Amino acid sequence: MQARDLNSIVLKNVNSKNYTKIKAVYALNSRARMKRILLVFISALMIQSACQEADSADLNMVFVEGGLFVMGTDSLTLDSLVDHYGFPKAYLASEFPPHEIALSSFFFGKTEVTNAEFRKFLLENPEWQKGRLPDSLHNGNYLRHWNNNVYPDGEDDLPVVNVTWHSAVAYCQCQNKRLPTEAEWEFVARNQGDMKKYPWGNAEPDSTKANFHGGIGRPLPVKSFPPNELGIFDLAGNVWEFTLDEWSQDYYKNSPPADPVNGHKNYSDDDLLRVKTRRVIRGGSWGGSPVNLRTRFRDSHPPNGAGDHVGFRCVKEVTS
Ligand SMILES: [Ca+2]
Repeated sequence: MQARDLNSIVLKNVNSKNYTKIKAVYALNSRARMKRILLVFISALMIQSACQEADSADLNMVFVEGGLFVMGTDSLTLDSLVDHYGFPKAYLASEFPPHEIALSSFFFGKTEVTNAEFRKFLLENPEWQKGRLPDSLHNGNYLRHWNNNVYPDGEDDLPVVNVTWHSAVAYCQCQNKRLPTEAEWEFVARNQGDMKKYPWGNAEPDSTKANFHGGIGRPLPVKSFPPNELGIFDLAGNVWEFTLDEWSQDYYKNSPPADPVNGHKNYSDDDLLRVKTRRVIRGGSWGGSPVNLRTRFRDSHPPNGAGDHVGFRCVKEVTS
């Protein structure tokens, strides 16, 4: 981009507060230093502008009133689930013990983030484009089916997959949002904490309720199935969803009683890129078993593990 174009962007974004900063920059005697500082300032304005534009996508979010609920599963229920699904109890043991927590209100994404939405983010934040991530931040499958910044024809509304946890966090934070905490995800999947087994109720999954193992064998466009009672789509199946939380088998034994998250809610760039530990994923996928679709089921995934069965959605905090 030519310097003249950058100047026009500065003028377009100037408000009274920014004008003071620009005036201060011009007061510097060193021309070279002035140019360097101005470019940094311009870059910051450009990033801020791109992210604030993306913030208007809040029409795709549902307000969820917080409250108390009992997260997790008791031992007797775990025994019955073992009988029902035929998995060893160890497979479900991380859901124990049930524990009461309080959640603040928040906004929750109606859908998994789509290819079209993620492409817009990439164009505005080129450091996350395919081919630009350091090898340490992906497993070789980052945006595997994309041709540079272009996803396959006709896949605008498919959930973005083959993304990393780091890129998912960056996408959400760019819009002043964040990934859901594990607790928020379960609260929403259970229609604000009810006892239903799946987001739609207790009936076992079938081809009318969710995209899971035995279906068509790939992700489907978001909103292909009815939403839950809160108006939120594809919580069970289609693609697994990254949450903020670091995976811990025993986290429920020490979970704090209010707004729990195993880790941070927001990350600086440096802190984000240092995350190496597995993250909690929720909801099952197009390749997952019915047990994975349960509202309480927990699983984990490496943060750099771009895969064709894992995507994400965002949460926005309520500010006063
Ligand atoms: Ca899902």
